Amino acid sequence: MFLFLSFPVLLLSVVTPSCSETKACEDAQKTCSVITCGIPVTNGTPGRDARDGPKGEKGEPGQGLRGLQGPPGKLGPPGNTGAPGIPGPRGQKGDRGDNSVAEAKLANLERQLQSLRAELDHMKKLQAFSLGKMSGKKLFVTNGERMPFSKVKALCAGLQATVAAPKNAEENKAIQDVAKDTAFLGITDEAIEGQFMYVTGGRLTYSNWKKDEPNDHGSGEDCVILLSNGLWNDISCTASFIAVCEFPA
Ligand SMILES: [Ca+2]
Ligand SMILES: [Ca+2]
Repeated sequence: MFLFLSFPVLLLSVVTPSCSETKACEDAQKTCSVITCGIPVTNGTPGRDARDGPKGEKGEPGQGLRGLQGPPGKLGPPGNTGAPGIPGPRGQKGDRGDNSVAEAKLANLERQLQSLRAELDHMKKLQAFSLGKMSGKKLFVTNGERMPFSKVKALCAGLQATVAAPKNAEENKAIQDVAKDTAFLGITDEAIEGQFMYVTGGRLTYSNWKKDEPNDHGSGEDCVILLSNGLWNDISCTASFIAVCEFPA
C-alpha cells in the first residue's frame, strides 16, 4: 500500500521542470498528475515485471482420456455349498378331508359281516340237526372214504379238526352212527407199545376194547378202529378204514 501512494510524488519531481512550454504542458496534460497541472493524472508506464512468486501447490490429477474397458475375465471355480437355511414357519392346518364315503363303505361291510355270521350260525345248527350226531360240544363228520391212518390225520388237520376220539360211551355211539362201518379212532400206541394215547395228547380216559384186544397182533398193531358193533380193536396203521373227524362245535 505504501508503494502505491508514493508512486505519484516521484513522478511529480520528474515531470515539473519540463512544463515550461505550452506545448510541453499540453503534452503533459496527457501524462501529468492532478497536483501539478490541474488536470487528472493517468497511470504511469507499467513497472518492471516482478520476480516469480513461490511455487504453488500440486494440482488435482488431470481428466485425461481413459482406455476402453476390457472383456470380462473367465468364470472362477464354484464356491463351497452354503449352510442350510433356517426352516420356514409351519403352515396352517389343512382342511379336514371328507371321510363320509369311506365311513359309508365301512358301515356297509359291517352290516354284511353281521349278516354272514348270522347265516353261518344258522348253517351250523342245520348241519348239526341233519347229522343228528352231536354229543356234548363235539361234532363228528365223515366223507365216507376209506384210507390209511396217516391220510385220515392229514384230512382232519386240513379241516382244522382232529381224528374222532370218543371220551365216553355217548361219543362212541355217535361216531359209530356217523361212520356206519369200521372207522379209525384218533388213538395209537406208536410212542410206547401197549400204552394207548390220544393223538391230541394224554392217556385214555375211556375205552371199549373187544375181548382179547389190544393184542398187537402179527408184526404189530399200533392204531385203533371202531367196529360196527361199537367195540375197539388195535390194527395196522397202514390198513384203510373210514375217516371220521371231530370238531369242537
Ligand atoms: Ca401196538
Ligand atoms: Ca388187534
